[in-house]
Amino acid sequence: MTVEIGLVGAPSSGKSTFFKAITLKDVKIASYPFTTIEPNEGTAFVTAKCPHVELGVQCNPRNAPCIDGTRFIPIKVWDVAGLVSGAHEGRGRGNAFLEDVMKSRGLIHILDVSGRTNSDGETTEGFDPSETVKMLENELDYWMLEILNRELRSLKNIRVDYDTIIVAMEKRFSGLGIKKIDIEKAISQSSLDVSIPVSMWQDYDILDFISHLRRISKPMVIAANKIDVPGAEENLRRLKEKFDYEIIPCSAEIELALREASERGLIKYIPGASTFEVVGELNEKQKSAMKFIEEFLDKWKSTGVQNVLNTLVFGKLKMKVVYPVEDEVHFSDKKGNVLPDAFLLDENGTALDLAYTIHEDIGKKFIAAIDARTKRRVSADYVLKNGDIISIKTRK
Ligand SMILES: Nc1nc2c(ncn2[C@@H]2O[C@H](COP(=O)(O)OP(=O)(O)OP(=O)(O)O)[C@@H](O)[C@H]2O)c(=O)[nH]1
Ligand SMILES: [Mg+2]
Repeated sequence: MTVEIGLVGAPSSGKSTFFKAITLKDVKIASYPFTTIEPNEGTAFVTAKCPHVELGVQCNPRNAPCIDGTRFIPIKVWDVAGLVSGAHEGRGRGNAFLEDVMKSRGLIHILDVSGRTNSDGETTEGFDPSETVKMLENELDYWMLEILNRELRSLKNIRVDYDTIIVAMEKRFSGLGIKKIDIEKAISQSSLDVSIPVSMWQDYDILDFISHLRRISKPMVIAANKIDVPGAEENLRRLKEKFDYEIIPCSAEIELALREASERGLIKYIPGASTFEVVGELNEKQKSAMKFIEEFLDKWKSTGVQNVLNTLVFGKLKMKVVYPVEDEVHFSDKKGNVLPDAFLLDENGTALDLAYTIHEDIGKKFIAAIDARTKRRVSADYVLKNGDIISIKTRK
């Protein structure tokens, strides 16, 4: 199953620009709030070093392209409408659109750090983006709170024990991919005492629990967007002092310009790189845009966009890339394609999990796995390492 991630943030923060840059899907971008109404979904990529370099072989990718030794592993991304303060009470576009995006494994908060738009997405000056961080956390919490409250209403008038509560919450939140262990962890970290009757639970404690549950179950990184705007750097510095999120400076607009120019054959640019090469004929306007971009890259070393995706998937979600092959001697599939596929697996993903990821049938017929680098047999419950190349053996 493809890993899903969601882009959230205030209106006009650059969610759709970020989305378009990473998926090259033609979505609407504009400087007024609530440009996006219906959710956009698309395919983006996280990057890893392709083992073909280290092994001295040529790869023939199928699901995950390889450019100059960088492997691009697909993920699914959601771009939704902007959230404003009071969205849970119906302000702006409300909050019902969070349904899709909150099923994601993790979130990217696209935050406008230019100080030129407020939390409502309106043009202003000298705005402190940390207000928007708090607004977003609040609105996400209130959205999750509504889900919990639906459950609590039915538990209020009956005597319930700890296990009943956990089971009820687990059922209620399972659609969001939230597990029992997340719920138990959030309870232990929060001020909510679930041993007292539900009717005595205080709103403050319930919200504290929800907030912990959100942070545990939906890891988030902040994309400090529009860092190309003068003055943004100062806001970034202050944000980093205030929050312990991973905050990554980026310019979705520059990334989009680079990817579009690359698509049109004007430049050679590998997402995440600190440079690009002009390979086509540029007009004067394009030349001056490229000069601006070059100066930006000199300073920031990359647009930050690829870094944001990789940080969420590898850093926060702790996923790893594994390469299934059929022939462990040639690192290939049956047809001789070398390192054909690259899959993302959870931190604890085992050889058997990989088999099921490839296909349910392969999982069911699993008999053994071989580490193609060492040619050693590994067990079904062997926890795979990032970059492992594994051959799964099945019974006929
Ligand atoms: N300078 C600069 N402008 C940007 C950047 N990213 C987006 N913008 C501009 O910000 C404005 C809003 O961009 P959108 O991508 O439509 O923002 P959004 O968050 O999707 O907005 P809604 O759909 O209304 O919620 C547009 O004018 C973009 O060109 C950036 O990195 N730098
Ligand atoms: Mg949008």
